[in-house]
Amino acid sequence: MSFEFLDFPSARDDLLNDVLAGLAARPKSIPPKYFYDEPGCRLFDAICEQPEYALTRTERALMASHLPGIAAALGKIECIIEPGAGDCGKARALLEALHPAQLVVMDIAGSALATAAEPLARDYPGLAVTALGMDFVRDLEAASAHLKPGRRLVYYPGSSIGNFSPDEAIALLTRFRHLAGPAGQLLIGFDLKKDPEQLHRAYNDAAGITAAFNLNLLARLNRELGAEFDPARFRHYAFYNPVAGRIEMHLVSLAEQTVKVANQRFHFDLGETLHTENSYKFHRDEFNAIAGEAGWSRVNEWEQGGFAVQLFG
Ligand code: AVJ
Repeated sequence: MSFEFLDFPSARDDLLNDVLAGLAARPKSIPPKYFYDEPGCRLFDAICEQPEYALTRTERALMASHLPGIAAALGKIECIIEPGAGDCGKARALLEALHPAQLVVMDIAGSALATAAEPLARDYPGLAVTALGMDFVRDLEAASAHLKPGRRLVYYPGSSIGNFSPDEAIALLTRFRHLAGPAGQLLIGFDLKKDPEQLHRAYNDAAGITAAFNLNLLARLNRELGAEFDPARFRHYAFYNPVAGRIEMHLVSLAEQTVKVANQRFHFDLGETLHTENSYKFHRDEFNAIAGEAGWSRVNEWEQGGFAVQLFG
């Protein structure tokens, strides 16, 4: 069995600087990658089980029903690279069909990633598993030192690309193309534009799990930065912005208040928001154009239940 885990400390170092910069900006914002501390990862898994949040289930069903066709379109792959692999559940489904020699998974939640990735090396003899605990937006290129020779596939499922603005998405997909190298491919899953009411429900589940996920960010800042947020004085607020084509998540201040973070004071007006996430939704051709700007050409696409998977070469 072949398993290696490398931890890049970058994500931890950036938290304080990113939070101070985000709170000083107007509108106030914090990057969504900071949702994923240990309780945040658990809450995200719970979101995926909510009846209103169909995204994860739909993609899993799409991949299961189209796997033979997807595998045929991909051809022989030596190395699968998955940025933001989380619990590695999606990679597992691909391994069954593609039998690559290497799987490289990256995630900002490094220790959870290592725990999830190691069993893959045991379950697939002959597969080399490399787990990189990193903020891949920052450190992606460092992965190339760990890649074995052969044809590469970058797998980016789960509509994670929706967290990036179109310009950021083009920049990231360009870097994926360089990492994939000659004859490299990109298999990417994203949520399609649909009835705003349906999107609204997906980010405002009745059980309040998405609200807890959003508010957990404040608990994290209190714990890790000694910040003094009172979570009871903020409310989860998520809505679909049809002009920008994205779900926006915010934490709205329920009072005029001043919050201390690392010996700095930040003022919130009543009703002022801290913007915590964008989740872009795309038309199929809209996404194709973004990938095209990044130098990718569409090879094939699959669609099911308001979700799309596209293959680029
Ligand atoms: C992991 C970024 C795809 O945007 O739907 C779920 C995160 N945020 N509910 C998404 C999320 C609120 C999710 N992504």
